[in-house]
Amino acid sequence: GPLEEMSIPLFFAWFLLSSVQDKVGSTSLDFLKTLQTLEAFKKHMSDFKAEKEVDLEQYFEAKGVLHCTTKFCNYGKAEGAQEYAQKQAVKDFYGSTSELSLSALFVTPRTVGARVSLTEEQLLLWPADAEKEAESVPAAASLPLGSRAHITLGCAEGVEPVQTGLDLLEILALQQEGQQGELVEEMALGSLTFYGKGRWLLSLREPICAPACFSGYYT
Ligand code: 2AM
Repeated sequence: GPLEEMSIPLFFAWFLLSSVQDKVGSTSLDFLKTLQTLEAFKKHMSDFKAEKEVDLEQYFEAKGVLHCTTKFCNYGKAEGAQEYAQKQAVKDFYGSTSELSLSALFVTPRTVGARVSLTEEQLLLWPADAEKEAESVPAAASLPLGSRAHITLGCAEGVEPVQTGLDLLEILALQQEGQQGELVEEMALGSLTFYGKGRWLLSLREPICAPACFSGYYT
């Protein structure tokens, strides 16, 4: 009945604890600030549909509390939502805290995000079809489970956050096809690679460890 349907959230996710929200947010801002000063970035600025300078801090809007979505449920209306909410692992881990490993930061003309490298245990909460559901990135279906895991750090005007995971899959699909990208620079945080069409990936030298609570988001 309607009451049961109501108990399924808008989405399930790991929510970063407040102590690391600020840390991750400021690392992201530092990255954007540095990126836009690089000559290599300026050379490809037109990918961002900007005539002259683009201020990436203004270009991307933050999207509220930082989290790594496991399953978008739309209150039970999304495909597979009911099944997901019923999973034993979802019940077992609901409300528990674990450490997310942020292994890379990426920027595209649409989104900025952090790649999350999931542990075996965290993969128990990952939907089997998350990568296959990315219809705009057909090659994603053959990427390892959990490849789409990410934290949306910001979106360009008019872009929905669902785009962040698709942008990440696009980059990972290129890597899988053997496109190494263009190694642009060794930055303090790690190595920066350009994949064309405004796609930049910073592989972090030291992954950021972010404690997060697995829960549902309702409002
Ligand atoms: P995100 O995980 O990239 O940030 C509410 O919209 C949340 O659910 C956002 O965090 C959003 O993207 C995610 N989301 C929205 N639609 C989705 C979809 N179809 N598949 C996966 N995640 C989705």
